[in-house]
Amino acid sequence: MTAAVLALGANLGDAKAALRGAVVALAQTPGIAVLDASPVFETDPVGGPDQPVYVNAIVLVDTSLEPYELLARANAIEAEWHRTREVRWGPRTLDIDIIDIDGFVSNDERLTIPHPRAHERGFVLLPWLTVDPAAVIRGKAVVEYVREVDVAGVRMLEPRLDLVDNT
Ligand code: A4P
Ligand code: MG
Repeated sequence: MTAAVLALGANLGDAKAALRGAVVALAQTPGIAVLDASPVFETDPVGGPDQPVYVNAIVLVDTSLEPYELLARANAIEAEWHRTREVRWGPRTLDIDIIDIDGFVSNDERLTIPHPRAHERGFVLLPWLTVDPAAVIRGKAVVEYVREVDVAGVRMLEPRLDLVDNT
């Protein structure tokens, strides 16, 4: 099994339901075990056109799938939520990005690992820290990146919304 970090995002339709549904779909996938999921964060949009506020979360998984199989499964779950792609960084019903995969590096544009922008994005970094305070990306602690990034637009939902039952 290989550890991987996935980022969920949505800002169209019932975005919270999409995040919940994504975690259920991942957990039901043969070859994927969901280890933990962050609380849901409400985040101001970064880039793209004028668009609604996002919800974002991080999911930690163990997987026996190969990296491209994991990407294909993520894309299939997005498609179940009627994800369409019209504008770069535009609004979406569900986005599942692969942030990092243990022991795997790729510069392929179909699958770039580590994710090329994750370390610059508060909406990835802050949720990630809640499930792994010792997280590292590109050889540097996520807490260090958080100091350099604007996280003003990243807020944990109140009341806190958990995607997995950790009790
Ligand atoms: N692709 C390459 N590497 C990966 C990877 N590591 N994980 C390819 C997933 N996909 C990867 O993806 C475009 C192409 O990237 C795919 O063909 C895939 O094979 P996409 O899902 O169609 O588009 P995207 O997610 O919009 O692309 P991108 O460039 O990864 O977007 P970003 O950088 O993730 O930004 N603001 C807030 N607050 N919250 C958000 O979640 N998201 C974005 C998207 C912009 N602003 C946001 C948010
Ligand atoms: Mg994506």
